[in-house]
Amino acid sequence: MRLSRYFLPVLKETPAEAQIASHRLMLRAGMIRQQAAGIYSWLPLGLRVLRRIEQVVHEEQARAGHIPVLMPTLQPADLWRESARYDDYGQEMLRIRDRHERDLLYGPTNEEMITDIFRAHVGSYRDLPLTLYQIQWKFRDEIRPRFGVMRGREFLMKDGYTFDIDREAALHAYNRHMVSYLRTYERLGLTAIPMRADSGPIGGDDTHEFLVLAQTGESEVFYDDRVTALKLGSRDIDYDDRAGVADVCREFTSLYARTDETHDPAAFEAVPEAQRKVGRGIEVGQIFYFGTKYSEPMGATVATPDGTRVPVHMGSHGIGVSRLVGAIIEASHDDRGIVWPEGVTPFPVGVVNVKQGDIAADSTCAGICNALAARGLEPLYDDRDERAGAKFATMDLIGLPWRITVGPRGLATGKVELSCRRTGHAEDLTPEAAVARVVQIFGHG
Ligand code: 5CA
Repeated sequence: MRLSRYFLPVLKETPAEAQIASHRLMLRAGMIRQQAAGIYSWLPLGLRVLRRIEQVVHEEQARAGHIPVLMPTLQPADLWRESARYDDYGQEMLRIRDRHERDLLYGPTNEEMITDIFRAHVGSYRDLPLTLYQIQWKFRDEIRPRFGVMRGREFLMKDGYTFDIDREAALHAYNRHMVSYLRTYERLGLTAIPMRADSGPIGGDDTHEFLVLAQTGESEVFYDDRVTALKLGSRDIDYDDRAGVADVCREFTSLYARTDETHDPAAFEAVPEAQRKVGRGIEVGQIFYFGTKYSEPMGATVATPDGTRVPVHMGSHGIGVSRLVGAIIEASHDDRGIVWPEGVTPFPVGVVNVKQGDIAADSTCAGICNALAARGLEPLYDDRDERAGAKFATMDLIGLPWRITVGPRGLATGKVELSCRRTGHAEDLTPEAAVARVVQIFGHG
């Protein structure tokens, strides 16, 4: 992509309304524009990151055997009357009336609708287990939308719903989600710690939130520091192996880690003092097992092998997809701008031509861009007629993890410069070697 033809409305001034780094940087880097309190347009650079996150989420859900669907954002109120949540949900629910005076709502979550789909189409234990999920916009009329996409009113969520014959099978689905979420967050370059939580309006006894540690997080967290060192890494997970999946969950949930809602000071005292940490965290996901809370009132039953019908055991599992964009920036930025992890970066590499119009520099840049594109890596090529300093500042602000800088001085000895946004480390290489390095880093070819 040539920057001269792109739409990247970066701001020079720091917007006064933004209180935290991620909000400031998303506005300054031209990723989003606020349209109303807690409601945003996603501009091209922001949309690219959002799509990358969605892609990682989809890949990890597919790996765990979960099946994508897409439900509407608008839902009939009658479904919610069946579960009695239409009245219970309160002012956070945006209620709408159509021209026929029928009550609708903009979905804040989808337990009722998925239960309706299930009861219409599934009737036997033979069809279980089943996990359906979507990535869809939600609306919650938050009393205090703030921090940009972190606490929006309209926000993008991955919400998955599990259907199982009994509690034991449903708890395996819960564990499977925990592990698939841990993998997802790791691929996004984040350490997200599962913490025992409170279930709120979704309901149920078993629930964990996933928290990314950050001083600007909205939740107070209490944890054993050793939990921050746990990694799934490249280990193979067999999602059908109940005991194996449960072992991974045990490994990640045995050390003390709680939010303020469930904090138990006496149990925390048992953590060795040097490991005892109090901090703040951003909730980037939550998983719930709530049994038959929705299936019973809504009549979602399945036939068991002996022919009796039982309400299906359910759970719901959410990832805050749009919030993750902010959370990743909170975890990865410096005073010059964003530093994207390679797994979510909007472009893998920026190509900066420091002397636009110089024949050798122009043709070398074009050659590098073509070579990268041929390997499935689309660079962002700064071909604008700007000073080198301004180009570097833009690249630093938007945070592409790698930069190839091309100018007449280096080209005199046949070299370009490959530099790393995170470490600042720079190396002079031939254009071919620079391309090969980037290809190697991103694992394409
Ligand atoms: N139905 C369940 C899971 S499918 C559910 O709604 N869970 S939730 O309420 O915990 O939301 C899931 C995730 O969405 C949260 O962990 C959080 O990361 C994200 N989220 C919730 N509210 C907001 C908001 N106002 N702005 C941005 N993200 C949000």
